[in-house]
Amino acid sequence: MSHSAHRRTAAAAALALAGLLTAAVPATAAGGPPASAPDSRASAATSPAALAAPDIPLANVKAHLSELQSIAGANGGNRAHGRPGYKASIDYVKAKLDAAGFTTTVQQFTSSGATGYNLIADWPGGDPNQVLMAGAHLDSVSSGPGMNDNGSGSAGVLETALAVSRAQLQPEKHLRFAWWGAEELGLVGSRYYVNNLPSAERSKVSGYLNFDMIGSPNPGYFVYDDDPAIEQTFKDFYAGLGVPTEIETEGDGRSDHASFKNVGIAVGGLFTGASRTKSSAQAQKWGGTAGQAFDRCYHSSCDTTSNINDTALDRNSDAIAHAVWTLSAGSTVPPGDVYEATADVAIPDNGAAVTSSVTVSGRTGNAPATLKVGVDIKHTWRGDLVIDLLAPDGTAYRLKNSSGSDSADNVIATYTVNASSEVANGTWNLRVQDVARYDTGYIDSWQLTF
Ligand code: DTR
Ligand code: ZN
Ligand code: ZN
Ligand code: CA
Repeated sequence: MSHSAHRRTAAAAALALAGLLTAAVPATAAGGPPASAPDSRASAATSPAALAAPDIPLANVKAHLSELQSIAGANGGNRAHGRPGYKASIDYVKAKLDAAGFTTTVQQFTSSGATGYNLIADWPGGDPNQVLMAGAHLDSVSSGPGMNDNGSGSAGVLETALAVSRAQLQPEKHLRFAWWGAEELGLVGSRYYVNNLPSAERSKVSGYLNFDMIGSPNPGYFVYDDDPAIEQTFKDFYAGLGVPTEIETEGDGRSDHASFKNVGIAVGGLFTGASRTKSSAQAQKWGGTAGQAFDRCYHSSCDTTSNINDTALDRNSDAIAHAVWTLSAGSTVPPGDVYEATADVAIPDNGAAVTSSVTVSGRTGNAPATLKVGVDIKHTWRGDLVIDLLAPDGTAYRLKNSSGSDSADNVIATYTVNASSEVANGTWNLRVQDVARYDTGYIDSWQLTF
């Protein structure tokens, strides 16, 4: 489709005057530079928030479990408070963390006439006034090795800490990991830690994430319904997997997050279930066996490494990493945050579509129903242009259709898109195509505003 001849006549006359009578060539956009490689500034336009967490290797988590199982086997069959198996467990975890560059502290306490130990591991760096904690109790009951309860949580937190070291993560917040003693005696170790944490130090703890039984053999996927932002972070992770979750209803007071919650620290966590029975509705959504306990070996000698559901352990270990990476990135990206691409991208005349991208990260949940798309496209006949927004999953939202008669210059406009069905984080693209001969232009810049 070409335009009414008036513009061409003018163009031909200009060329004739210049003695350059050749086939009419599309006027390059006024002042428009040639297409440039993606501008490094474009990447700088992304929000300075969370990087994506790495996948936590299930094999590594299971290797920790195997080690803890061996420790129990070498120490009377358990890793209980006051027994040699517990101190050996502490020594194992501590050695891994020391080798990975953590600053570790063993905090001693007495309970039921025996010495107990908490292991605290600080990752150097981050704002000391914003401390994100993640923890798990390391002790078992005396009747068994305690692989699901709570080798699973201990190993998941340990491997996440080691992943922080592998990544040399430098988040805005300071990261602190903890393995608690004597949880099975009544949350003793974690309570001792909180009670002995000076109030000035307590106020620096922005959140505590608790992981107690995250690999139950007949698993449910329960999220603590405590701090909303923490809860949402876990829910978003599972939404990304397409795995439904339920609110953990019996959690209050039932594990080590209780002492943190009691002093007003934001808490959250994950749980795959203990002696309660999985309902048929839950078996429908999660698989497994209805009418059977989530963990038939709860507090029993059969709580061994074969009492673990690998899928649950894998997913929850990855969820721990997701939460640590996301929540340690500092303040969630404020509303109205703008993500901009500034690289100029030439639009071939009557040719293939071109795209310009922005990367959104550090947000939680989906994009809003009123996602603003601001475009600045220089073009000498804007009726040539078809413009779409492409969501990270490729879904196209039409912003502008071509309209041959619209001969005005440039498209400088803001469109509102209902992107509420799209996950916010990811790479978004502006796609522009010039569908008519003559006149052309370039993408000057564009923005997404959440
Ligand atoms: N008290 C934990 C097991 C447990 C039972 N209910 C919940 C809810 C949330 C976390 C843990 C638990 C133990 O036996 O270690
Ligand atoms: Zn227990
Ligand atoms: Zn437990
Ligand atoms: Ca054209």
